[in-house]
Amino acid sequence: MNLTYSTAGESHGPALVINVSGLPAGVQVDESFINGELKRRQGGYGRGARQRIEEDTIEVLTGVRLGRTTGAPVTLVIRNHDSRLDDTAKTPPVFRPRPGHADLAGSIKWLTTDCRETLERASARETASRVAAGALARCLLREFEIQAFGFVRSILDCATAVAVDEHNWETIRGLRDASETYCPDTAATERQCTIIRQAKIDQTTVGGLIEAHIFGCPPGLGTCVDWRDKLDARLAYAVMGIQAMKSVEIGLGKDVASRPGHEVHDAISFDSEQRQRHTLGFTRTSNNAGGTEGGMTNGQPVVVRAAMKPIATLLRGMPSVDLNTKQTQQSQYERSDVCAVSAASVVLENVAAFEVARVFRDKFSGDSLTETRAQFEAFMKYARLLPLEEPHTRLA
Ligand code: EPS
Repeated sequence: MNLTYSTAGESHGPALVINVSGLPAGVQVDESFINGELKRRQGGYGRGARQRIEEDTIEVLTGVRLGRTTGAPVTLVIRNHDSRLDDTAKTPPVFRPRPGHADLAGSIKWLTTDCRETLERASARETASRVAAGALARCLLREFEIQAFGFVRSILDCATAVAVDEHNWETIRGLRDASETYCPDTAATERQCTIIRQAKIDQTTVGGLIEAHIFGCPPGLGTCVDWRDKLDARLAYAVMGIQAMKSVEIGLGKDVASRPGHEVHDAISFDSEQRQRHTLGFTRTSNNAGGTEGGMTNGQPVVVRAAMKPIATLLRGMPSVDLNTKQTQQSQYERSDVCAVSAASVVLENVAAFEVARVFRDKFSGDSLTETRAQFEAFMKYARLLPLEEPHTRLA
C-alpha cells in the first residue's frame, strides 16, 4: 500500500491544500492533535508578524466519516487569513532576488523577472501542509505505539548537549514545551533567545540544527532490497525537501567518518525479559546507527538531524541585481522571520514520522486498520518465534 501525500497552495493565496492517500480505513483522525502540531509550528522565538495573523487549523474535506478514515484519499485544507495574492498593492512584484531564496533560479525557470511568482510557492508557509500530513499519519502510528519527538539542538553556535533516549524523552518533551526556542535546556534557550534578539538588531537572520527521534518502531521497516525504499534514503529525501535544509544526518551522521568501526557500530545483545517489547528483546548499548541498518529499522529509535540555513530575507539586504535593469542593488526585503528553527523542528518531527508511516504501510498493508493490525501482530508473533521450522529460514 503506497502511503503518499501532495501539497498545494501559495503563501498569500486563499488556502493550503493537503492530499494524503494510502491510509487504511478506520484510523481515528485526531483533529485536536493535528491542530496542536500546527499551533506549535506557528510558535518559537524569532518569528515575524505573520504568525499573529494566522491561526492554522485543518478542515477535513474528504476521506473521513464520523471521525475515522474511510480508505479514500484524505483532503485537508488550512485557510490563509493573510490572503492577498492578486492584490498587487499589498503583494507587490519582487525584482531584486534574495540570495539564498528560490527567487533568482525560479524567476529564470518560469521566464519572468517577478520573483513573486516563485516565492509564493517556495515560501516556508507550505511547511504547515507538511505538518498536517505528518500529524495525520501519526494518528495511524499511534495505534502501534510509535511516537515522534522533535526539538532544537542548536541555534547559531549555541547547542544543547542533552541526550535523548526512549526512557527520558517524555520528561525532555516537558522541557522542550517550556522552552521559547523548543530546546530542552533552560540555559541554552536563554542564550538562543539572546542570539535571535541580536540578529534582529543586526538586521540579519540565524539558522540551526534540529533533531527528531521516532520511538517504538519494530525491526524490519524499510528494506535493503531496493535503494529507493531504504528508510534512511526516504528520510534524507523527505527532510532535504523541507525549505531551508542544507544537510541531513542519521544517528551519528558525519561523525562516523572520524571514528574507528568499534567506536561506531552498536554492539548487539539479547535480553529475554524484553522479548515482548517492539525490539523483540534485542538490546544495544549505543544508537550511533540512528535506528537504521541496511535501510531498515533495527528496533532502536530512529534519529534524524538536519541543518537549517538562516532565512534568506534579511532586513539589511544582501548584494543582488535588479532583474529588469541588471543594476547592482540590495535584495528586496519583505516581512519575514529572524529565526524559524523552532518551527522547523516541528516540521522535521512530522515529516520524519510520515516517512516511518510510509514504510510501515509498505510492510503492513491492508484496506482496514483491522487488517493492518492483524498483519502487524502476525509478523511480531513470527519474529518472536524465530528460528522458525520452515525451510527458507534454516539450512537443511
Ligand atoms: C516566508 C515569509 C514569511 C514567513 C513565512 C515564510 O511570510 P510573510 O511574507 O507572509 O510574512 O512568515 O512563513 C509562514 C507564513 C509560515 O506560516 O511559516 C518565506 O518567504 O518563506
